[in-house]
Amino acid sequence: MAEYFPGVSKIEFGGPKSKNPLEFKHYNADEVVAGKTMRDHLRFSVAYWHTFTNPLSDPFGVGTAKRPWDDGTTGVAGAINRVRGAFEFMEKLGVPFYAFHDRDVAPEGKTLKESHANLDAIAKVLKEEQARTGIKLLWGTANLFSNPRYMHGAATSPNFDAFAFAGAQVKKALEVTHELGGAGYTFWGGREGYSTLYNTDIKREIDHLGRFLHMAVDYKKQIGFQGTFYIEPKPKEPTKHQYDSDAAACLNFLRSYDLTSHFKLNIEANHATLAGHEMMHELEVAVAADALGSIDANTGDPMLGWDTDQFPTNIYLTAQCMLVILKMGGFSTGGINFDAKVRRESFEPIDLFHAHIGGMDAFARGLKIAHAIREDGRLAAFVAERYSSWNGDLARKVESGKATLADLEAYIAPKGEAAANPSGRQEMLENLINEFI
Ligand code: XUL
Ligand code: CO
Repeated sequence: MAEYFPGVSKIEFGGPKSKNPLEFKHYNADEVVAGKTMRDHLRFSVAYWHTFTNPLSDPFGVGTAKRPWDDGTTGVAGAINRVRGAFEFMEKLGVPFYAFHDRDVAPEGKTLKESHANLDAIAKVLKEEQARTGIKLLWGTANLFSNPRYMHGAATSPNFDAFAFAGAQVKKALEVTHELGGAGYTFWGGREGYSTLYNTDIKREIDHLGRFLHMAVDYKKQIGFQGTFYIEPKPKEPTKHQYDSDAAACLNFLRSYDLTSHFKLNIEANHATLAGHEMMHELEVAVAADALGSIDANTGDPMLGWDTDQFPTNIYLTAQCMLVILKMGGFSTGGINFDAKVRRESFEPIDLFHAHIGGMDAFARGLKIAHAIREDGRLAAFVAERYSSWNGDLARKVESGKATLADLEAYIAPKGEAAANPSGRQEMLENLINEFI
């Protein structure tokens, strides 16, 4: 078999003092932190679409990416070469998972039938490579946004045939994900939103999305797929307004359509930013609803303001993510999927290694920092103390739904005024976090 990255051997842990760009400085897969190996805490995944399929084009220019398997072979044969290259890359990097859309791994055919056959042919090779390397599928998904048939949306399209095509595509993608032992399946509503309200019936579109997801749940049961279903929030791009705009909107949608027990959220860092939230906010909102499933790890550029999908290198971001994930008790089926791409100028194969090594190191540091903050205990103690007035009898009655407004009046009236408020100590807490960074 051809070797596509001949100059690169397995990426090893070199330690914080290493100056080798092809060594991990912080990610040490077997190192145990808080009772678990880093590998099991972080459950890293490579995004097939960005790392292996994306040509690195932008609206102003063609793709620049040089990919070693790309010798001009097209169709299924070209896609098979890419699978081999992808698994060589992931094996050398040492990641346990990957994620894909149907159309990233296999080319779309002229008909649905042909597309299904192409996907089947590639799934066979994916299965073979998974068995050879032990690398697993974190989640699969269907691309319901690139083909022009989905210009008005897929599950929310006014064109019923587009809706039907999307259903058939999801059915197949679910079968393939199941066949490959996927730990999950993600629904990101690519064009499920609108560009103008003048031509849009919001109520009907959202109802259709609810029906669509119920049909997916039914089919999941029918084929016995045990993986987790995720919804991935994003507020805009490509549409002006996406229905799954943020974690709160997704949770509200899931509750309205009686889908909460069937879905968790896959929270993406740069989507949070685009929604005007911090990633930590989105994660906390999801955890509060017992709905945090997985993470798409990336970052945006505040100077640019669109979905730049850059690799995460900011230690505050990764430490905040890991604080929430450790608090939740860790991932079950989810993981940290690098939904990130190298810059158009970083077109060489070796850049793919640098990018992933950097992201993995940033999260490894985030994990260690978050664990140290939790061990130290001052942050959690401060929060517990801040709410300590809720430990009294009446407050407990309120929390358990057993108190009335009259009870509140009877309690507070004799006091005449509420107890004085303590300081929120934001600056002190920010300094505390900096002790660990
Ligand atoms: C788009 C995005 C997608 C989903 C999968 O912004 O994040 O790649 O993660 O469809
Ligand atoms: Co994503």
